[in-house]
Amino acid sequence: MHPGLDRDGYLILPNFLGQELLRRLRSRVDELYEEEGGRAGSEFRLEPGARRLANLGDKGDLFLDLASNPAILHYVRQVLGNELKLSSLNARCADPRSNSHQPLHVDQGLLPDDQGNSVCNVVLMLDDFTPDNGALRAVPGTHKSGQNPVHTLANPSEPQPGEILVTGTAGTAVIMNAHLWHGGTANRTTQPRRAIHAFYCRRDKPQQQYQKRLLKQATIDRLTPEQRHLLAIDDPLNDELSAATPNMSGFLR
Ligand SMILES: O=C(O)CCC(=O)C(=O)O
Repeated sequence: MHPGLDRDGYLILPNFLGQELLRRLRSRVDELYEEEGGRAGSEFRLEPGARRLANLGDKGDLFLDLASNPAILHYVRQVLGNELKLSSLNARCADPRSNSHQPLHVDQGLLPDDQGNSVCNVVLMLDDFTPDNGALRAVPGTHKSGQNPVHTLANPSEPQPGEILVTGTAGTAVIMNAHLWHGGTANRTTQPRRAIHAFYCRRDKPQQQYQKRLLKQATIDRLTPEQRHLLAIDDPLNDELSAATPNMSGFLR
């Protein structure tokens, strides 16, 4: 395991997306926000102060190529081991001059279990993350605390001792053990702060969004064998786990 990722629970990879990919991702994300308007993110969840896009796997092959990027999967494996799958693929925009501040949370309220870590989020910055525009905050090391801040802290919205802001320039990738206490912050600027969340889980957990049900058949037909495996398209265990709860939309649960 990468020592920083193991110790802190996150790893910052500057300049991960080249300029051309960054340009294409931004342009498609903006196009989707425009097309979807007020229903943007509705297949997942609506969040005051932050617009989302959901089910990106169905909205451009560039998103699926990103989620199956070998360099990303290399780091995700360090958190989850080899038995991993894509859980959801969404975007989140901390809206200009908005209170997009989230309570500290662990994704889906999950704690590590006797098999270890079960969730890993990769945050891909489409804009610079700065102290003013809604950067991610996190409390390094808390992925090992075995505690859920929503239950443990008197007020998980308040700053905590040891808390840091994860800042970086557009194109940076953040590999985050999603058991780490973290949350988005308020965007006090006049510009949006856009990011893609490629979220992965262990294969024995349900997907946050049941890919096989959400993707159009034409999209499924275009997947490579590796992508079919990553999205658990032919996986009876995933069908059993995910069919019951096809959209686990709360970031706190
Ligand atoms: O976009 C971000 O800054 C992080 C958001 C987050 O942690 C979440 O939605 O669970």
